[in-house]
Amino acid sequence: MRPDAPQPIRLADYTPPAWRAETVRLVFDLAPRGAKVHAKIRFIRGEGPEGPLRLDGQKLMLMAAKLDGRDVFHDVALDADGLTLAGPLPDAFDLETTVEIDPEANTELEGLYLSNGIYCTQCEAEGFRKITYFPDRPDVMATYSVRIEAPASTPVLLSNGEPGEAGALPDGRLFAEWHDPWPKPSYLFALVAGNLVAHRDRFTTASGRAVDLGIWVRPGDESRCEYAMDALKRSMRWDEEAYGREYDLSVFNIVAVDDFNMGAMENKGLNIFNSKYVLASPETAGDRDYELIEGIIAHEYFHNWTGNRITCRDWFQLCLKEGLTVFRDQQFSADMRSEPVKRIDDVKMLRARQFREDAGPLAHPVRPEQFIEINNFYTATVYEKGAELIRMLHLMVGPKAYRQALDLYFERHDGQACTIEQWLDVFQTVTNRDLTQFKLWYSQAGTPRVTVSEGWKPGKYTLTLRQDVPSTPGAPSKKPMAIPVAFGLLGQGGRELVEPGVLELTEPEQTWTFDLDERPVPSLLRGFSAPVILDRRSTAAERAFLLAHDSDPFNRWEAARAMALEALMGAEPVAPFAEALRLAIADADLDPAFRALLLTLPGDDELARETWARGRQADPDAIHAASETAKAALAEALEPELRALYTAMESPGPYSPDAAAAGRRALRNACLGLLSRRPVGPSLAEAQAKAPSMSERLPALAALLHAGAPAAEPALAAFAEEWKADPLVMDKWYLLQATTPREGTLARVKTLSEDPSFAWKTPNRFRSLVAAFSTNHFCFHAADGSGYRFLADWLLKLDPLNPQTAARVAGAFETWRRYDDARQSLIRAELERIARAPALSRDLTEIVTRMLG
Ligand code: 0A1
Ligand code: ZN
Repeated sequence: MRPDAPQPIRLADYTPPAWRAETVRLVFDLAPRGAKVHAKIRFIRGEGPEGPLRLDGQKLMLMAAKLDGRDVFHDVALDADGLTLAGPLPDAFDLETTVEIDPEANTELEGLYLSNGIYCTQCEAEGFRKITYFPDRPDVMATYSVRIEAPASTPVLLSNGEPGEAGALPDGRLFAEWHDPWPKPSYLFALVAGNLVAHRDRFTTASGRAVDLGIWVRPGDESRCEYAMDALKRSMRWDEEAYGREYDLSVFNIVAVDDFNMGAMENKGLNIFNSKYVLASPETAGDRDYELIEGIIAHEYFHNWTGNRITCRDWFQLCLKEGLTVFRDQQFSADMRSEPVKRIDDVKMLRARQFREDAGPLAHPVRPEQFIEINNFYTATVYEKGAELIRMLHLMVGPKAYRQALDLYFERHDGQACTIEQWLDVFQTVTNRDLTQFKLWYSQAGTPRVTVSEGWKPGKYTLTLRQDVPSTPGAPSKKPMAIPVAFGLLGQGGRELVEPGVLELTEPEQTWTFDLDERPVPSLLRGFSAPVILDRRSTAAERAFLLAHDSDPFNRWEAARAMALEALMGAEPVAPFAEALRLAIADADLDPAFRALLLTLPGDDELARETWARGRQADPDAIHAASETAKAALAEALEPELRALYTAMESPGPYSPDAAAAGRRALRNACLGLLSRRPVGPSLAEAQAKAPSMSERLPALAALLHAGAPAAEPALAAFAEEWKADPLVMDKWYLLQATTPREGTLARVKTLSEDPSFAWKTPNRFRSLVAAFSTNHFCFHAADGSGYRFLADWLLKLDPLNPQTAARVAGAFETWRRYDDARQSLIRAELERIARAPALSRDLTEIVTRMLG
């Protein structure tokens, strides 16, 4: 470690604040450079140990400071992270500060910055301290009133809460006042100023209050907000119906900005979104974009109660708001679309991102116990595994008690900054269950492995489950967890031989006995009832049986996935899998979206994970070759069925983003993906590439590129010509090229990245080329290390400007120990090269150090 290495912050060291802020008055005088922020804050003594007033502040130029009107400018001690005002201090006082900041110079996109001429803020987690001096921690909750003054070129002035007076100043500048009556932590503060137009609508809450809704975008984009607005209204209604939660202000605004490190942000009454998750039209957005818009709009809206009204005591409790809110948005999307399809999609994501994280050097508990840079903990573990924990609670206590527990949570904790202990306690109160063992899910990292063994003698079937929780960095030994395993026992023809239920595995090993007349095939972990790896040695015949007969759609898909893995890894012949798929995809009773999932085969990254999990080093070239061979064989075997389905799934009418139509397109595109390996593929793709909707065009282009078809290049060129002025669509163009698994991709990506038109400082663009390339398993893992070098070079270039995004993208290296020794040493060399770079950010230093750990 370097001598100046930053020290970790620990959960165990939490102390309540010595000073609380009660009310905050902010006056902004906006300018690209030297913007003035005047803050008047009412402080009162908190419960924390007595001490001087310590305020966080970074990159601020202090111009004035007054305490109860008295000049204290020369009494404050400034350092790089804030200011200290030593006593004696009265029990309550007003502190006024004036600072200057430079939004234009803010490339980190944290605090107040300019995105394409729009002033906007991002304060979670610790960005507010880049706007003014403040106790920037979530357990300090205050009411805010805000005045924004800005030039007439940025006429729309927005902040949290309710709008107040607005108008023109004598010098022609404009002003607007906002007041937020709900106490909130500073991370939920937001301000926007820009030349924006609104797509407006209105919502009437269950109790009859009217809410003005506005989605604010750059002029020209207003026609692309319809879907997001519809998703917002459906989210508002759903939260009333499913959780009894009403919106609590008379306005709700959403702003779309192009430069954003994450997906979106739930600022009170003023959500700020990455434009990618707001703007959609059939020509510019694909079905997956629509789905993400719906889910993220819902997610941010649901935070109004789970995050805003009840917030986190400290950042270790991040999963309190994120796990719960992800679970809520998953429930919403399942209600809006197909529940099994949504569940399968979520589990695919969980395995691809969270299981990967949990099995590598960045593994951490859902509630981490220490961090160096909190921005590095907005992870799949906190979000997605966090949501799985809520899902398990929901399953274990049942929907009725779950709802009672949530009602109690809102009743007890509204207006508070809470902990996981308080969250679990409402469940204990309502159900009288002791959740001590369940709580280990929050503190023990690593994906438990559940190994199944069975016994049978006529009349008696025994099922034994054993659990092993792997060691993770800094946590060598683990206790047994409480694991709910939903199950069924299937007899001939798929009959349920016992009432399906849930086995609660709480011991290292447990056995259950069933009196049965026939030997069952067990269907275990139905609906993926716990985030574990289920290890059961099954035969190909059993998998085919489950795929055909299980009443649980998740496990039908799971059976197909297991067959696909064996076939793609060359462990089993392709033919039986092809036969099982042939039956399933022709089954018109099955939802097309579900059939599309059956046909979407595991990618190389998943195969590498599986290889490693089976105790072998992964060789990306061999994995790719074997899987391409199997996919080609599958395409050959199923060609007639795939062609028939491809035709049958053609859309009868104009584009509609609804789930049923999207499911048909997904199935059609899955057929095309396999058919692109057949001689007929390119001509089908070429025709489809001319379709009007992006949902059809993009997969067609991908198929052409993947097949290396002659039509690919002209189609790409035409696409760029048509969309060159539209950054969101051009992101797709970059991504397509970066993710094509062919020789020559890196050369192409390098050329694109060196072109002056490559706007790499915009996170979306960086992700669409550089990060996307790092997900191209075959090319990124080129044996000569060229892919690794390319990524490392770009991380070093991005880090000084935007450390948060650089650190996230660096996660591409987290799987390095899976691979052969030669690749491991190539990656290690790149990680060490990054670690040695002068002035590396805290964000990237932490990630690289942990990866090397
Ligand atoms: N709370 C947001 C995610 C978010 C987190 C951090 C950010 O900047 C550091 C931005 C957004 C959510 O869960 O959607
Ligand atoms: Zn969230």
